[in-house]
Amino acid sequence: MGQKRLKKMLVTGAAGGIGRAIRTKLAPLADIVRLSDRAGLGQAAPHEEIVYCELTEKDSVDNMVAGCDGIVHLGGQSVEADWETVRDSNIEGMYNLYEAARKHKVGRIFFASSNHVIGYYPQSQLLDAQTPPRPDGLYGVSKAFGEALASLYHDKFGIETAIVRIGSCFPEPVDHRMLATWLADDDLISLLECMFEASRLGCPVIYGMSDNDVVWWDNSQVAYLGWKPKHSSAIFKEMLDAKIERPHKDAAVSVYQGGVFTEHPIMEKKPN
Ligand code: NAI
Ligand code: 15L
Repeated sequence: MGQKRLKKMLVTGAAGGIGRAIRTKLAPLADIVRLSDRAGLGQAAPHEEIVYCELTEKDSVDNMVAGCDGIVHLGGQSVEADWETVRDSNIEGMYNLYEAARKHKVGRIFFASSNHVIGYYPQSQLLDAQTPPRPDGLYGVSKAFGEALASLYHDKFGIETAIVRIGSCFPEPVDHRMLATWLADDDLISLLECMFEASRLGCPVIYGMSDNDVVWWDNSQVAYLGWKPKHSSAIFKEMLDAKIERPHKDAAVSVYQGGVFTEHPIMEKKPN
């Protein structure tokens, strides 16, 4: 990292899958990494702080953000769910986070948006940063809200956000669709480095994918960030072909970018 190293970087949702995968790789980005979640985060390393916070609690979010100069916002509902669950974590929670960022003058945020914002586009269509949302469920709608909120706080208050429509960030692709959507965690780390180091970020939409052979998304509009993913899902293709049958060409997982998310019903909240 160059001169732009952060003093204190907040990572929300740090107890989740991505948070756990990147935790040990975050040290070069900031003097102190403040990890937050409502779930267990274990012991803090010497360069870490741990702050438990429920994103729906405004005062708690305010305290979590105070003193930080950059945020990696991973926290929230990460798959399709009933409206109340999605709304609480991804709409209320997102609003609380951006209000706290405004009050505490945080300049730059990484927002973990999702490919499910554009999940109803066919896999045959190449999308770019200008492509309008076409969500495949309430979860995708909530991420589209998050993208709009980030845009508002950029235009009104100058807060810069990397709106990253993450494909599938897992140790390896687990189905054929992920040959297009896979994002290696090392490539996510290099994206964080680029966006926090850039002299100007703005509020761009970035597709969070590795250098895969199968390409549905065009990141040429963010070439100015200098992000060059180094990994490719291609090395997993043979293993996938041997392990699982290719889905039928008319199955949702073969037709839509969002795959099976297009098939989820609108879910009802389960009574307590
Ligand atoms: P995850 O579900 O494993 O982790 C999310 C974390 O957020 C959890 O630890 C959970 O406790 C926390 N959280 C949820 N609601 C909260 C609330 N109201 N208050 C405080 N904490 C709360 O998800 P994962 O896979 O780590 O993804 C991280 C982010 O990236 C999510 O926002 C997800 O939507 C997004 N994303 C992930 C993708 C992936 O392939 N893993 C793909 C696209 C987007
Ligand atoms: C997402 O948005 C989810 O958070 C993740 O669990 C995966 O389902 C991913 O999209 C995907 O589309 O593979």
